[in-house]
Amino acid sequence: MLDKVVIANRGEIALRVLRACHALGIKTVAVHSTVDRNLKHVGMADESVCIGAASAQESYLNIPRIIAAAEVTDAQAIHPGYGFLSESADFAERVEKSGFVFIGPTADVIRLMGDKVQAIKAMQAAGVPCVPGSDGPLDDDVASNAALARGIGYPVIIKAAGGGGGRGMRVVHTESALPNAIQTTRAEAKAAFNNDMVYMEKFLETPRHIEIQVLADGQGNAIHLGERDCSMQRRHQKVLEEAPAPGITPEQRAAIGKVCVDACVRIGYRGAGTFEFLFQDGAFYFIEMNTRIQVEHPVTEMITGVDLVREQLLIASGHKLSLRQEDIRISGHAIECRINAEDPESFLPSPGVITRFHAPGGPGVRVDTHIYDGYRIPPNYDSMIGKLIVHGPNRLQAMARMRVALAELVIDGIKTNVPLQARIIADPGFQAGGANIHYLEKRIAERREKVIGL
Ligand code: MV4
Repeated sequence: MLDKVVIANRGEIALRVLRACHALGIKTVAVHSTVDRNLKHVGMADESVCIGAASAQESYLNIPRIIAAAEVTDAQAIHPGYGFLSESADFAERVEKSGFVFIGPTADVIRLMGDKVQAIKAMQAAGVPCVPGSDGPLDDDVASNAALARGIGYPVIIKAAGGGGGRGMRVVHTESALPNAIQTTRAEAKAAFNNDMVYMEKFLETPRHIEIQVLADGQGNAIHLGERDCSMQRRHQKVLEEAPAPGITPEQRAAIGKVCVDACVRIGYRGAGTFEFLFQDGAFYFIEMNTRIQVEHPVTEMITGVDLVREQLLIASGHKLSLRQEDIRISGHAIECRINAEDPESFLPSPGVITRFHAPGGPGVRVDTHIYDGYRIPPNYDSMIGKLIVHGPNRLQAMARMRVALAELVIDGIKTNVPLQARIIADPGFQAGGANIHYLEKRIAERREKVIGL
């Protein structure tokens, strides 16, 4: 077993990782910026190291400082959490070259999945269903690109190979708009990712975002833990996630799950990972793989009883997966509401001091947050300050528990998106289940017209 782990992150996920480490008897080192001395997990860690100024560039993205913190504390491994350096192949490589364990996949696999063109090629070779598309990078030949798009059928979408998560994409509806769209996406990709490679896919107009959670030990063993529906999003930021996805049958789950498991073995995947799919008209289309623990991992934990961060730590310790696929049983339904320090109407960040915090409770209620009475949310980082997760015997009871939990939650001193979350839970279109990725933005736009347009 690992003896001491550096937690290279902040906020609720740093606390989540610390708890999993301590439950396994692993010592923890918190690394933090100058404005983060009062983070809850910093006070709970066995040791802490200030690694730089408030700006993430100088602290949570500062590779030499993080590795130096592991050296001075004599730690063995580094957990990157999500965001920041979690999907940086260069970071993983430098961690391993410095003699530490990177808690995640190998740098080669992170790099492969970071290049979306290569990732899709690898998945196609492994038998994962993908969106009809260019099956490789686009050149600048107007005639051959037009022929390609005509074959796929409009609308098509041009995506940056170095993008992902909604960055660097452009939808094209007509042949006349195609050359310009390719050039513009290429120029933006060059500026944003220093990689001007772009590719083409059929644009799916009303998909749901459904993703499959996997665990693999890098020793030939892999399992899936079912799917999550992450379709409730605004501007590529997920707002609410649930598991299982409404309407997905056990047969569909087993089939797409097996495809993902086989792909994990094929590419030599190690650790926790997520296959992102668009789901439309009963079919799954792979778009990207995430090589980190994700924000929404708790809904999977609630329906499977598996502690995913514990599994990450066991895998990084060199253990073989102890869970077999037949050990994974999906029980009931879970919903997660992301709690953001932001104005629920304008979505502008709302940092400041939390003057009063009361967490909800009761059966099936889980609160993953680092906030406490008197905590000051700094303005320098993401506005997500926690997650409220509920589990129930079925979706209806999970929604009821979430309604009560949101009403019980008190966060004073700042604005939060709790009113937005309460409206989603009360919304008939959400309650029906199976809404697509455009649903929430449509509801928000309608409300804006009603409230502000009056
Ligand atoms: C798509 C798509 C439709 N068709 N690809 C956005 C985030 C990135 N992961 C991929 N994205 C999309 N790719 C094809 N071929 C629509 C989106 C998309 C989206 C996907 C998932 C969740 C929310 C979304 C919001 C807008 C667009």
